[in-house]
Order: sequence, then C-alpha cells, then structure tokens
Amino acid sequence: MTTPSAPSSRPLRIGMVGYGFMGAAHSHAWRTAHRFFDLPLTPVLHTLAGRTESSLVAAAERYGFAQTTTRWQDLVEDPEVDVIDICTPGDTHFEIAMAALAAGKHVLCEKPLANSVEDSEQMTAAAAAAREKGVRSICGFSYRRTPALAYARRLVAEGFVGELRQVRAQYLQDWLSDADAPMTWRLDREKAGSGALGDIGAHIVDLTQWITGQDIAAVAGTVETVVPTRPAAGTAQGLGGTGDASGERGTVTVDDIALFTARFGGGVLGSFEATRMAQGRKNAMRVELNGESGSIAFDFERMNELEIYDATAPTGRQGFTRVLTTEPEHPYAEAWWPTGHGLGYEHTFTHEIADLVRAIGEGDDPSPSFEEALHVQRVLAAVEVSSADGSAWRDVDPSAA
Ligand code: 4PW
Repeated sequence: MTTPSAPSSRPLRIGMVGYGFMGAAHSHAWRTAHRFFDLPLTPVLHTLAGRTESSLVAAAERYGFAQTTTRWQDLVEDPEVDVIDICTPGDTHFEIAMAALAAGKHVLCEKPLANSVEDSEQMTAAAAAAREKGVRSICGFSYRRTPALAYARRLVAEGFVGELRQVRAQYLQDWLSDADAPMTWRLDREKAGSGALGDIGAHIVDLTQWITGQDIAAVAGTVETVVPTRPAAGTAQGLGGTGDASGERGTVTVDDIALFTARFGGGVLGSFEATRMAQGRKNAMRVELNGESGSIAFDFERMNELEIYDATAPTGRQGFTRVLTTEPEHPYAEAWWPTGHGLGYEHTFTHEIADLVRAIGEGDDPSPSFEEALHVQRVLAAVEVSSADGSAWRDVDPSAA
C-alpha cells in the first residue's frame, strides 16, 4: 500500500478578510489551485477574519480555515501569514491593503481596487514601494482568467481581427429589476463606491483594455438610479432578495444603470453598458470586437464558447464559428477535464490564484496590477463626472485625482 505524499512545495499561508460570496469563491480557489496546476508554493488556509464570531466560525469550518479572528489586524501582525486576501466591500480595501503592504504581506484585493481614485492612487504607490522589497499585489478582476476571454486576447494579439474598428461591451444582470428587492451594501455608495458602474462595469472596462491592449483615454456617459428607495430590510436571495413587509424604505445612493461611450488610446471607439435592471439577463457579460478582418464575440452565460468570424474566408463559407474553448491549446484548459467537459465561474478564481501563486513563487509581478486597477478606477470616475456634466466627453487623465 502506498500513502499519498504531502505536497512537496513550501506552504503559502493565507489570511483572508471576509467570508461572503467572494470569500467562498477565493477559499475554493486557494484549496483547489495546487491540485490542478503545478505550483511552486502550496496555499494553506491559515486564518479567516470577519466581524461576526458565530458566522465567522461556521464559514471557517466550511471553507477549511485553521483559525479565525474578529480583528483583521491580527492577520497583518501575524508573522506566519504570507498573503492577505481582501474579500470585503470596497470601503474597507484601502485600510486593509495599506496595512498589509506596510507589513510586507502579498495582497490580493477584490475589485474595484477602492471606492475613490485618491485611495486607489495611494494603494498603487504603496504597492509599487512594496514591490521593491519583493511584495506582490494583484486586483481581483477574475474574468480575465476565463479561458475563452484569455483566448480572445491571444487572437487579437496574433492579428486575427486585424485592425480594430469597434469595441462593444455589456454587463447585464437583473437582480434589481424588482423594485421591492431590499437594500444591500451594493446599493450604498459609502460601502460600494458606485452601483452597476463599479460593481460590474469595472469588469468590462478591465477586460476590454486587457484584450485590446489599449487603455481607455476618454469617456462620455450617463449613470442613472431607476429605483431610488427600496425596502430597508428583507430576505437575501443571491445578490438580491425580497423586501420585508415593515414598509420601512432605505435610499439607494448608487446607479442602477451606467451607459457610456469610450475612446481607446489607439483611437478605437467602444460602447459600454452596465445594468442590474436587464430582466432575464442573469450574468450576461458580453464583449464583442469588430476588426478589419474579423470579429470575436463572447457571452459569460455561455462561458465555454467563443464566437469568431473570419472575414478573409471565402464568401460562401463566412459566418460566425462557435469555438468550444476546452481544447488543450486554450488557456488554462489543459489542467482540467478532457475536451468538451466545460468549466464554470469558480474556475476563473482558481486560475487567478494559480497565476498569483506562481508569480509569488517565481518572483514575478502578477496582473492585473494595482496600476491597472487604478486606471479602471479613473475610467469609472470620469464616467461619473461626464454624467454629472450632461454626458460631455471627459479625458481619463492618468495623473488626475
Ligand atoms: O464582481 C461581480 C459582483 O460584484 C461579479 O462578477 C458578479 O456581479 C457577481 O456579483 C457581482
């Protein structure tokens, strides 16, 4: 009889703050990554931090953390912890990330990087200083690690679409369509920074910049709150839920819908739509690129597929081709199942963690860096300024706060 050997690589001890939706996704990824990818370090779920003792302990047991604390500062002060993983709402990112970087901990910070450009700038400067000492930091734009989207980026770089003509991006959800869905932290500007714009629009800003290799240089847009008050409390269900019968209403302080046009640095125009009011669209994050010699289209609701159109094919055979991105040559796919046995939402996080662990182990800088996340934040801020300014075009000034 043989006994399976323990992982041979050195441990990488994780201190995580927050145990909600993102805490679950990250924990799963930390536990899984080294089982499917060859990594130089083996993640160990060391300590979970959160505010409410009873649910914290239950979450730690469920996710597999060895211990808990109700003070996130304990993670930063613990010499055994190597990585601080920030899975809390945006209003806490700044304080935790700054303390973690100052203590020499690697940082994974959920998106958006922070709730303001000013905070994001300071975090980026701190990450740059820490990088000099070998400390790595990454912002959690996990959708980049969808095999189909990573493949789209590769196709663009290889010239499949030729010269880019137009970018089209939408992130459509429907969990706020019901005016009686209750208040949550995602509807509170103090906690979330903005609404659909920062929560889901941030993803398509990051993705389109990453896939095209061009930063957004200017925007013109409108943000709107369609339902200004909602039940103050209720029963949570997924991201939304049902308001209670008390009649007490809370004020929504963020946008429900954000629409904007963007001019990329290379001159290409893009249109962007982020909404949580698109009845029937559950997580339709769509990106389409139209170039001189072809097009590429993606919809997260069919995340294992990429549609490609080759305008150089003989006319009679032209048409969008549905590529199943589960072949070994597709990014990340080889580590998983035989061809055609698709992946899910959670795999994007596992890929993110695998890339981060490799970067830490090999002394590389992971992407998206805080610099990249700061630019996303500047784009979001410029959209809000444009909206307040009658949808006028606004430059995304890389040096403006
Ligand atoms: O980051 C986004 C979230 O805040 C997610 O990808 C989807 O929309 C799921 O929850 C929200």
